[in-house]
Amino acid sequence: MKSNTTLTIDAEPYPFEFVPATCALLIIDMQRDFLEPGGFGELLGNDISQLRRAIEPNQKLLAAWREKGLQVLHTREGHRPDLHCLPPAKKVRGRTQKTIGDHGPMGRILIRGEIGHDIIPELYPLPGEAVIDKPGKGAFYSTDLHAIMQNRGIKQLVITGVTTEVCVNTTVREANDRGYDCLVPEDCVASYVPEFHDVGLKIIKAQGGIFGWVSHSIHVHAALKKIHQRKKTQTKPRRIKP
Ligand code: TIU
Repeated sequence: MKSNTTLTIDAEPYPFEFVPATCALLIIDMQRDFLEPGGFGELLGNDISQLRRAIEPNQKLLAAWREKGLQVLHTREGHRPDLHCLPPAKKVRGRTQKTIGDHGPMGRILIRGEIGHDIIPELYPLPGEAVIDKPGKGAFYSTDLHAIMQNRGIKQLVITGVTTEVCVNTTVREANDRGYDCLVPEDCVASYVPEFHDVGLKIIKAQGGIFGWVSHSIHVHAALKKIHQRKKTQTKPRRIKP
């Protein structure tokens, strides 16, 4: 099948009609500050192993998605070095010793350009994959994501990343209000708090899919397998028979 054919992904509350050519994989905030030892997430007392279990399923899904030549978008939560896009309330609310903008083991916490702010090496973006820097929890607020989606003909999103109930949930809600269908593979999202992960997924699919669909990456892989292999770029000039 061609990538502009409609495929069906097994999902809840009912199957997701998937048009690969106009569906982007949107990977939310798989950043070192949230996932790596010594990052901001761990500094706040969170158990990062709860998030790290989503790395491998994301790697597999990203590899399959890229192999089919489909569109990939990444986001990073963070702020300008001058902190002008950081609401004062966001800086102080946690009442932690270290907050956004302070110096941590991976540079200034959640500041654009710092090591901790960047995406983990396992899921590092390729050239041509847009990286959206966002100051808030949602990927649409104060970013050019909507313009990118409109210009590139993206009508659906498969949303993965962290955390399920915070940035993933906020982005699904924002996308839903803008008229986009979103599918969330449950093994490719994660939360520091397992209970919030479970409830975060239930909220998305409740009331007949009030915000979107929930599935598992095995079902996304099954649909991707039905798409014809992307034509390999010719690297050597073809020999013309005499
Ligand atoms: N990306 C994202 O979810 N940012 C957060 O701050 N998440 C928390 O769960 N704190």
